[in-house]
Amino acid sequence: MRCKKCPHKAVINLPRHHIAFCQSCFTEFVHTQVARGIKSQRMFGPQDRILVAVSGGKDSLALWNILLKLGYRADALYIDLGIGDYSAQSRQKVETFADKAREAYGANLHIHTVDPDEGAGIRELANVLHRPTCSTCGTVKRYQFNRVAVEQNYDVMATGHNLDDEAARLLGNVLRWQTEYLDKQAPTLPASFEGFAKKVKPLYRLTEREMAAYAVINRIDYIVEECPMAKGAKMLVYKEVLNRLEAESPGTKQAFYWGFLEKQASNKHTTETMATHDRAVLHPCLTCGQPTSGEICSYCKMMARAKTPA
Ligand code: Q46
Ligand code: ZN
Repeated sequence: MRCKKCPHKAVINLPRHHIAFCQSCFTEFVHTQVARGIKSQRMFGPQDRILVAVSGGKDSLALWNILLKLGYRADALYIDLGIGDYSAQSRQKVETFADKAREAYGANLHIHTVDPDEGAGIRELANVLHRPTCSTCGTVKRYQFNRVAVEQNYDVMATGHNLDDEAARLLGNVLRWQTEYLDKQAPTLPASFEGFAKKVKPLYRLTEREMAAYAVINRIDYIVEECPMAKGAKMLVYKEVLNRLEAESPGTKQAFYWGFLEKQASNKHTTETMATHDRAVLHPCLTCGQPTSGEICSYCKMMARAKTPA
């Protein structure tokens, strides 16, 4: 099999595009898809400072790599969740990548460690709170990413969610008709209130398989294991279902998610209402100053509960 763009041997075929590429043409294809997403969804410009949320996995490290290669001013934030070997290994992958990024591009890595104030690690903290680990983790990650982005004056926060992640999330939201979540599922979420960072997902046009191939071809050393807490998560089931549909009919994931985005764009009213709504009800948390709809934000409430003796 030959590359569609040059005489070299193809290393990957993309059934959804009826195309096959060699290593360097595939890398170029990925960069073009990201650049197209950034432009069409008005994510950021060359002068903006971007904070990439990195976990040590393929998507987030590849995203940081792509943004730097495309010439953007991108730093990263890693949150050490204190989950045994998984956190130790993922932190090491992130630090190794960050050393190279600093040397080649002058990029910086910020690290937040879930510290003794938050419990010994995310699992211990969740136990104290009698809450599921992943929802505790979600609150901590959202809070810390936003805090660092705002305190360090970043213009936008980028995460490595890919097409598979977004299509699976959409399927979950549609199956339960969670319209309040549907409204907020977009590759670009504007900073709706002062104190909230703008959030973007530049990999929404690329699949999980494509991102894994990109990481391998570009020698990005990432942690292959998923977080041990992800086992049994609904998202994995949705991804499996979508993969079966995709195998039967290539392009299904793309048609599902991109079709949703087109419908959403033609119904601009939704996002405008959402932004106005957020602005109307949010104000600074009395404890930490981050935006919240109540008097105290959910992170501060959680931390206060963790410190209260049972
Ligand atoms: S990191 Fe955190 Fe995920 Fe691990 S504890 Fe759950 S939410 S599974 S993306
Ligand atoms: Zn707070």
